[in-house]
Amino acid sequence: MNGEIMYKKSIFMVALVFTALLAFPKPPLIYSSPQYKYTQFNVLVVILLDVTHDGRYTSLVDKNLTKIFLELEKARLFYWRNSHLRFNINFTYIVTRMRCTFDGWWLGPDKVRRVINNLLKEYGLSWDEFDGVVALWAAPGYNEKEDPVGSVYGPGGAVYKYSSYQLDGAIAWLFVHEFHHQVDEDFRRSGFTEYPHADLPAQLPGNFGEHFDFNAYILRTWNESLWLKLKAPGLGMPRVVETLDADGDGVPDYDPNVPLDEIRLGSYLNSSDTDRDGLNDKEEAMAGIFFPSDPLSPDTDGDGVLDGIDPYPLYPVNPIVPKNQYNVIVENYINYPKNVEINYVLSALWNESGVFFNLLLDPTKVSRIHLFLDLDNNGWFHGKGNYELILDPLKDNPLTKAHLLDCVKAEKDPNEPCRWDDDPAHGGRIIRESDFKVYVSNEFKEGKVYRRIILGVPSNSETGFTPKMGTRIGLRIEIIPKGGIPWASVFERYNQVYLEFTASRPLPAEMSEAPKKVPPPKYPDKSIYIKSIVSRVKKDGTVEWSLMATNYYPSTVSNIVLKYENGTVLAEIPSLFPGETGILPLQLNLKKSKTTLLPERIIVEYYINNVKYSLTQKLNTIIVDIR
Ligand SMILES: [Ca+2]
Ligand SMILES: [Ca+2]
Ligand SMILES: [Ca+2]
Ligand SMILES: [Ca+2]
Repeated sequence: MNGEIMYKKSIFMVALVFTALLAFPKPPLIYSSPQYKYTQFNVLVVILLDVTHDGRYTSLVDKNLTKIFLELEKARLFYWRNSHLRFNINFTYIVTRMRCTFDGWWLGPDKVRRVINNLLKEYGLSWDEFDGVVALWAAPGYNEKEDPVGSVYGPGGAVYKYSSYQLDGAIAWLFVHEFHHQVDEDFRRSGFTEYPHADLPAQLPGNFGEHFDFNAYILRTWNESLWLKLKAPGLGMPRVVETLDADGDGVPDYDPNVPLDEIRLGSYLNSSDTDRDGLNDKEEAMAGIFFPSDPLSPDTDGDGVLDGIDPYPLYPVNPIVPKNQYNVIVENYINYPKNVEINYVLSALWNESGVFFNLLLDPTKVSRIHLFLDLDNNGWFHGKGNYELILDPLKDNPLTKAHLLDCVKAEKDPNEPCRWDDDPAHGGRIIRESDFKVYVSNEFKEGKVYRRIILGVPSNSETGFTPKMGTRIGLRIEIIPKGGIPWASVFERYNQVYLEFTASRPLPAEMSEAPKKVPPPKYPDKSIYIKSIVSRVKKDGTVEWSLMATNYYPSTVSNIVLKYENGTVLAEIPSLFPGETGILPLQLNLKKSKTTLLPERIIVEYYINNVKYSLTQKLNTIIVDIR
């Protein structure tokens, strides 16, 4: 597939030069810097700090608001990555103390429009010129801590061009999900009625998992070129932005306006496949639904299979299940959170009676394991072969729950939901815990007691699981560790890995020398990226405004100075390590003015090897109002 893309690209380059030669006597500079096009939607985010909901007053005044900005940043990165880097969401923020009073679960657009109408006018903005509005309201359960990537909780709602939800839900998820309804409607109004509905997974064929994975699947499988035909509601026509992509690999060179470019990916501006592993830089950026692969490492997961031919470049997984003998599928690997260590080995074998999972683990670290299996190889939301098996390793019979998600009715009728077979509304169970063979034993390993659990999942003609050569099954594993962390996901959360049943074990990979990483690129003149956020609005009228400066240069950058365009120095940072983010807290007093527009451009100066560099960066538009 990669070869095909390379081929197409080289044809494009040749064609471009050819036409240009015909049209211009002197070749213009366009050869070295092809234009890259993406669609941009301008979305207004209204953060309502003082809310009376069902008679109960809640205020986020004096609370740390940083999380809200970071979660929304995750959401726009999700859209950008999974739309093949074609759909950019540009946020304008209003952070306001204007009182909003409403009842019931739904905060509708008319109410919010009334609350902020005069404020918008004051700043020359119009609600209708935005391509979408999102209203986020203070709720009693607001938690200042950032959510783990892939968190899903809380209610929300959407109508055309507008969605709203309370700030005690998973902000990134609620944005991704609710905004997807707006995108769907915008495609419909742009003439593309076939865009899939993000609430009806059973109606869309495909091997995708739940939540984020389903949303990513829609974005990824949608024809990439149609993103440029998506009409922006505020304009009535596509809002296409051009940027530079020197090597034509589909990753913009340097563009702080979008959530990810070559500089932040860490790839070369003049090579479409930086580490020459067969996965081009855009495919590296899109390797996961949340995370990229390493564009500098030909074997990101270190499993001996080059990224370009590795079906799962992010996961050191061996997706082969041999007949009557175990093969190790995955061991010790946790995709997220990154700093969690759980010692385990998962092996599997198959025969005509079923598939057997053999799990060895340290039971002091694990309280529960959730195995999700797509046994009929058609995705989590299709057929009946969608099992959730819950294991509690210390129990005599660790299999504490076995049920399946039945989507047969939902596939035929959009008004029918998928139902668990143990839901009383389902009309009877299809599988029971007693159907499964479970063996447990204790084993000593490195002076510790380990638990071995063998779980036999029987063949079942009703659920479509009849093991034979070539059968493929989907697997997803979530571990609930002991102490503190809510969950650890073996693969990217909600993403399924597909295992194949074979005659025998795969041959051990030839141990050749590990492929070398290529050196990181050095673009000293484009090293620092700045984000502007409101971190706190205080009762006494002061506003804590923060500038987050991140160093994307592969060595330390020093004497970083941030200035207004008129030259006034705002803040200084002595140095930033590679990848480090420095947060510069600044204070503004709104006691008199009551409202302000935060700076939309900032100059950043810094030194690398005693050479001075200077960049001007555009920041998000942020209006703060304390009336
Ligand atoms: Ca590029
Ligand atoms: Ca590149
Ligand atoms: Ca590559
Ligand atoms: Ca690999």
